[in-house]
Amino acid sequence: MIKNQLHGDIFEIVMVNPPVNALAYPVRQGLLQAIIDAQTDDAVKAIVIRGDGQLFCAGADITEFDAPVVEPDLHVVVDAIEASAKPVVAAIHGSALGGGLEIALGCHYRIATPDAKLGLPEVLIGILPGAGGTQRLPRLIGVEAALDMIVSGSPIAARRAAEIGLVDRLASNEGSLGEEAIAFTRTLDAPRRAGDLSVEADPAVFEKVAADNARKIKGLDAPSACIEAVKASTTMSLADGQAKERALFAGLVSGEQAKALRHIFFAERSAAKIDGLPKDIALRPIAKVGILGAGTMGGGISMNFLSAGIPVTIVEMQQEALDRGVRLVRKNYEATAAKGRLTTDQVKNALGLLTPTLDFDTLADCDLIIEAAYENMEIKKEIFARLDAVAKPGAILASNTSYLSIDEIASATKRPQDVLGLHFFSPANVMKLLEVVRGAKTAPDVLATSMQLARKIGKVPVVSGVCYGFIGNRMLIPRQKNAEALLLEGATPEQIDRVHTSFGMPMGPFQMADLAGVDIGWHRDTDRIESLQDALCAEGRWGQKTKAGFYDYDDKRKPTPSAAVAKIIDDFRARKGVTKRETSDEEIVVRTLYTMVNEGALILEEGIAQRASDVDVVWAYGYGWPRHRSGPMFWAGQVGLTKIVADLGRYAAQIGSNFAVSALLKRCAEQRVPLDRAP
Ligand code: 3H9
Repeated sequence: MIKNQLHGDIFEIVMVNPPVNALAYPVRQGLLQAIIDAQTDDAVKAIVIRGDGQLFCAGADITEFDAPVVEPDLHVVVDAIEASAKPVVAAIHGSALGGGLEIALGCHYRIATPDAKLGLPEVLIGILPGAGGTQRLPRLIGVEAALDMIVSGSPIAARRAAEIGLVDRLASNEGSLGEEAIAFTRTLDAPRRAGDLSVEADPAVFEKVAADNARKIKGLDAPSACIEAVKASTTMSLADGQAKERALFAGLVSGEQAKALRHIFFAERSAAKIDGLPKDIALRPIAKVGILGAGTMGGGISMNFLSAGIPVTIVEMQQEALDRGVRLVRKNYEATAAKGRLTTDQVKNALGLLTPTLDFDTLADCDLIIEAAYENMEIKKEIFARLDAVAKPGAILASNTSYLSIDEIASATKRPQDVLGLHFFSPANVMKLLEVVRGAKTAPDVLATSMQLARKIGKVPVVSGVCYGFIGNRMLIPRQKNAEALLLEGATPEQIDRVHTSFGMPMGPFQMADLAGVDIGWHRDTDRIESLQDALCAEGRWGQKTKAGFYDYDDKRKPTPSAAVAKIIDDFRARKGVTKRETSDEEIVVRTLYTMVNEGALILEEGIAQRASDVDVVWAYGYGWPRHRSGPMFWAGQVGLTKIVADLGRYAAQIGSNFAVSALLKRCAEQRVPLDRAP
């Protein structure tokens, strides 16, 4: 776990704990011992600490947070490093994150490769830097820069770190870092401790950072604790500030939010793993991608590949549609460049990789072809039959369908083993989730290649089996059905949406319907009023695009509750003979959130999702489920499965005549085991 080596009079301590050198107990213990030993070894003039493998260190071992700390605690190790009578230098490559950066802050000097990343991302997992980071970083680089890093959790590049005094020297490259670090260390005579510095700040700075981040940090415990801890660095001694930091850390780490955030951290990583697939499976090479359809979806999907340097051929049937699609891609790139997130060269390079064409046959040399046409089975089958005739052998044929059966689509080809679903979420160039839909005949290497490619283009992939709506959209169905029924029974769109937004969702079911288009799936017959959706659509209330949906919209798309909608609901209620009644927020939670949990459990039961945490990842990355509540399945455990089953039973009559509580959910509740360990 620790490798020590003497280079002349310089003692090198190397952290070795693949894959990320997390500071598990043996690493902490080894580091502490090595520092102690070096103090009394006359052959040692100074010390270098570095990490083995890809990076310096990713911080504390997050898997240890559910158990009591095994001493030495990390702050003891960092304090010992800082107290060293001999100079200590951190030699940083890859990343120095969290506790890893705190180790580096305990060191007296820091040398880093120019592209190394330094950060304190603890806030993203619901905690704060608990090994002196909130006390030493502001002392070293000032309160504002430190708050920036600690409250956002975003790492900075070593070049920037050198500008603000976090890094003392930039190494030429990774290969020479070891030697350069030793040479640099040899020039140092005495320790220089961040903890000895003092720092001041106008108290208004702390209020400003809270106000500036108000929207992002609303409802979260960790960011305000981070601010409070950094404030302590300006008013307290190092020792007192660290005691305060530790107390805040202890309060957060065992809390519900931190547990939920840790769960989603690991859930995201396990979602990438496919049960039953050999790890070393040979992948198909993907050098060129074809996209069928240059609409908003097709264009957005193309951008993912273009940005990753993969050439894309985009095919449309009409020149005008093709031009419109390409214009939209260009406009999106230019908007990103205008925000400073891409250089003009990067935009040029990405657009240079795009080949727009009306010629279907040019798809022949593509390794992966993604169909992004209308959501209509007949059209899709026709397209796949054509693709079968054109695509080269071994090409992966994917559909971006959001609901339809991949098996039926695959049956239109003579190579169902090469077919799968790649369900991107809108806007496809922004949303992180990718549902990778495995058909009954999809070949293992097709699945594995798609999962790896998804990561390459920056997506969070989750495997889903075939069912109507896959994991995410299928869970929307009971939510929407109940939300609309609740309107008839007496709730308002505002009340239902408010319950969802106060829960932490970015928008409620009706705000979402207005954004997506109330007319999606509408039969377009204004005389046929069989649902509230029909009633709204018949009056041209198609959502934001017509400035009227479940809400009225002004020119800036700001919603206001609509008297016209209230009347439509009243009329429809009268036609259906439903009596209006009071509906409580609690009933809304049961009928629109617990029913989703139930659907998630059915999805697990049917083997559509591999694991409960995959369902959480879908909702966290595809629908804005609040991360500090992890996802519906984890949240259900926090609420209590017994309560959920009981409440679903209590409202069963209102939820609907054919509603049934999932057997798996009931079993877990009875046996008191979480959904991810379902018996
Ligand atoms: C902290 O430091 C608290 C202190 O302030 C105070 C303490 C008192 N622990 O992401 P990857 C695993 S809190 C345990 O796929 P990449 C990960 O689960 C910590 N495990 O690789 C995965 O396992 P598996 C603050 C960890 O190259 C494997 O390593 N630090 C940890 O895409 C590979 O990970 C952070 O929050 C960990 N700390 O990205 C940084 N980190 O193979 C968290 C990773 O079984 N880490 N694993 O699925 C990261 O952001 C990314 O992992 C990193 C590498 C950027 C480092």
